[in-house]
Amino acid sequence: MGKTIIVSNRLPVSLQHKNGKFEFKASAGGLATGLGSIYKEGENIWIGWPGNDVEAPEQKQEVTEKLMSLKMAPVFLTKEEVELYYEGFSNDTIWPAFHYFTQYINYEDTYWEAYHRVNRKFCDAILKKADLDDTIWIHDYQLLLLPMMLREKLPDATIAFFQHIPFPSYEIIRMLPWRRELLEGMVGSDLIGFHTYDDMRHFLSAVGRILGLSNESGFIQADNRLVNVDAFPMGIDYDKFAKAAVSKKTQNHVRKFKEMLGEQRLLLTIDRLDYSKGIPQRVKAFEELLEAHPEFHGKVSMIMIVVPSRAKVESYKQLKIEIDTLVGRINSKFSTLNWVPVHYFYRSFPFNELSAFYALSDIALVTPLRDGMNLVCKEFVASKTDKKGVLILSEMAGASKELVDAILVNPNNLEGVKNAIMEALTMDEEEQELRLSSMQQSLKKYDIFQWVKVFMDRLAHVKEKQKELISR
Ligand code: GDG
Repeated sequence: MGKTIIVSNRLPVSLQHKNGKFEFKASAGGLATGLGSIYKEGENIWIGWPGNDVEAPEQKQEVTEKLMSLKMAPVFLTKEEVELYYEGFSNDTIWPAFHYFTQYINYEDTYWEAYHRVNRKFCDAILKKADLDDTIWIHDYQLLLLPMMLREKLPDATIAFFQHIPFPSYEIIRMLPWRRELLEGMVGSDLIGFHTYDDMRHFLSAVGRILGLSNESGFIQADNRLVNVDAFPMGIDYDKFAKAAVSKKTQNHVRKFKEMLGEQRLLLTIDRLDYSKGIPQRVKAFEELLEAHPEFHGKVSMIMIVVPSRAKVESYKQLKIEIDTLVGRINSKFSTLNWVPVHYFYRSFPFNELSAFYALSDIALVTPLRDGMNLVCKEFVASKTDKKGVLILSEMAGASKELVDAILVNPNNLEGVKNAIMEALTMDEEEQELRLSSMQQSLKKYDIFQWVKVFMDRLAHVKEKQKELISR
C-alpha cells in the first residue's frame, strides 16, 4: 500500500507575511479537521496553493521548507494565474454555472486556457511526489481536469474526487463549450463523490448524454476501468461545536453579547458574501415581517455576518452594494434609539465568538438559493446543547436532504420565509427540543470523521472490484 496524497486548490493553512518572515495560520475549517487524520499520518501529504504572492526563488524555497515540515507541498500560482484560473474560470465560469446562475457565466477562452494550464501545474507537482501505488484524493471544482491528467501518467494509481458544490442538470452543463473536457477530466477518477443523490444523478445523466457512457447502479465503465459515482453527504466535527458551546470562553462571550443586546429574540445568518447564498432575499423577508408585525419592533433583531469573499469578481462587488443598500433601508426605516433591526457585520469572527453567536441565537435563518451542502446550519444545530432553538433551512441546500426536522422553505418565496420566521418565533419549547434532538442524533453519528472513513472504505472497495474484473 502506497501513501495518500490530498489535493485541493487551497492548502489547509493560510500564509502570512509578517516582518519579512512567512508564517502559517492553520485553517479551522471542517475539511482540514476531517482530513487531518489522514495527511498527518506516515508519508502522507497535502498538496495545494498556499495563497498569497510568493515570487522570489528564495522565498519559494523558504515557504516550501516550512510547508514540508507541516506535511504539505505548495503549488505556487502567479498573479495572472490567480486572476484567470481562480477568479476567472473557477469563480466566474464554473461557480455560477454549477449554482444555476447562468446570467453570471463568463465564457472566456483565456480563462479556460489558464484553467487547463494550472490543472497541469498541479498534475506536475503531484507527479514529483507520487508513486505508482499511491492514493490521490482530489477536492473540488477548481481541479476537474486533474483526475484524467493524473490517470494518463499513473494508470494504476487510486484516484478519487469529491465535489463540494452542486452538480447541475444536463441543461446547464451543456451550455459550457468545455463540457466534454470537464467531464472527461472527472472520469479519470476511480470514485467520484457528491454531497447529494440529486448531484450524483445529474452527473450520471451528463456523462451518459455528453460522453455516451452509461452506468449500472452508479458504476460507469470507461476505457476498461470502473468508475463509481455516489453521494457522500459531508458532516461536521460535531463534538467540537457541542463542547465549544458550553465552554467557558464561549459562555463569557455569550454573557457579554447578551448584555449589549438586551432582551431580544435573535435571528442569526452567517455566509460568505456570495450570490448563491440568497442574502438580499432573506433581508427582504425580514423587512416584510417587520412591516406586517409592528409587535416585533424592539423585540426581534437579525445578526447578519457576511464574510468577505472573492472581492475582485464584479458580480460580488455588485452584491455587496445591494446588501449595503437593503440593510441601510431597513435600519433607517425601523430603528429606534435603543433598537436596530439588523446588526450587520462584513467580516469574520474568531471561533469562540462564532460559537457564542450560535449558542445565543434563537433562530438560524439559512436560506441559500443553491448550496452544495451548507455547514453553517449543521454547526448551529450541534451548538444547541440546551435543545432550544429553531433552524429555518432552504430546500436548495444539500443539507435539507438530511435535516428534515428543520422548517424547510423555498428561499424565493418571501411570504413563505416570512411565515417560517413567524412559526419559529412562536414554536413551543417541546417541539424545538424534539426537532433539535432528532437532527443532533444524525449529525453526531455521521460526523466529518465518519464521512472520511465511509469515503475511503468505498474507494478501497472500488479498487477491489476493479481487480476482480481484470482477473476474470
Ligand atoms: C463550500 C460549499 C459546502 C463562516 N463565518 C465564520 C466562519 N465560517 C465558517 C463556518 C463554516 C464555513 O465557514 C462555511 O461553510 P459552508 O458550508 O456554509 O459554505 P462554503 O464556504 O460556501 O463551502 C458548501 C462546503 O463547501 C463543504 O463541502 O457545504 O455548500 O459552497 O464552517 O463555520 N468561521 C469563523 N468565523 C466566521 O465569522 N471562525
